[in-house]
Amino acid sequence: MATEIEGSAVVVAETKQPHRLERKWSFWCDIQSKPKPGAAWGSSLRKIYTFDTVEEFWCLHDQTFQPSKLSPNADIHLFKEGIEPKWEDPVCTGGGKWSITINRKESLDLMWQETLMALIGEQFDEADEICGVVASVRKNQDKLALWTRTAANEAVQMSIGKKWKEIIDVTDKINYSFHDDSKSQRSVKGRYSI
Ligand code: MGP
Repeated sequence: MATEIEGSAVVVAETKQPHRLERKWSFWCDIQSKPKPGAAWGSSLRKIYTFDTVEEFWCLHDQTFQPSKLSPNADIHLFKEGIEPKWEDPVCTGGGKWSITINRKESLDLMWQETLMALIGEQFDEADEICGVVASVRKNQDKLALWTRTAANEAVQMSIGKKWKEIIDVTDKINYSFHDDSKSQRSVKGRYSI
């Protein structure tokens, strides 16, 4: 902050410092989450941008990263920097996800935004347990999933699930599935629900 004296008036000029986040986050996008025949899952998954200030977040969010701006079958992700949004990532591999299906695009955008703000604002007590969030834009029902790292720790997952429901203002039951189950079965039953 710089202070100048002009005559008798004191002029305070703010030096604008960006508001730094607790950690770095990356946006990812997969514009074709259902691969074309012969292509491997994830072949169109790309890291788009890594940021660590509030200002960058809002600029990116407003300009680009809203699920309703994407075409069906696209996935958009916000993950901690250094973690890839894949079951195979060493941090995600023993984890799982809380998921919710959403019928209205406006609700998807709003819940996505509330979740992003909670993540970058470190609102979860178990912040170290969180990997990131994925919005899946689909023709019929969109989905939002919060990925966490230690699926076997039921108490931690229940606490995260409860908090997430408050954040996105959901009262219906949500389910938690293990990535290990998703790897081996197409139709996965939730292991926990809240
Ligand atoms: P999904 O997108 O997690 O399931 O996985 P969903 O949301 O029930 O289905 P969708 O049809 O609406 O997308 C769908 C399929 O994508 C899985 O059965 C896998 O074949 C593949 N897949 C998804 N993920 C997140 C991964 C991953 O992390 N690694 C690998 N190898 N395949 C994945």
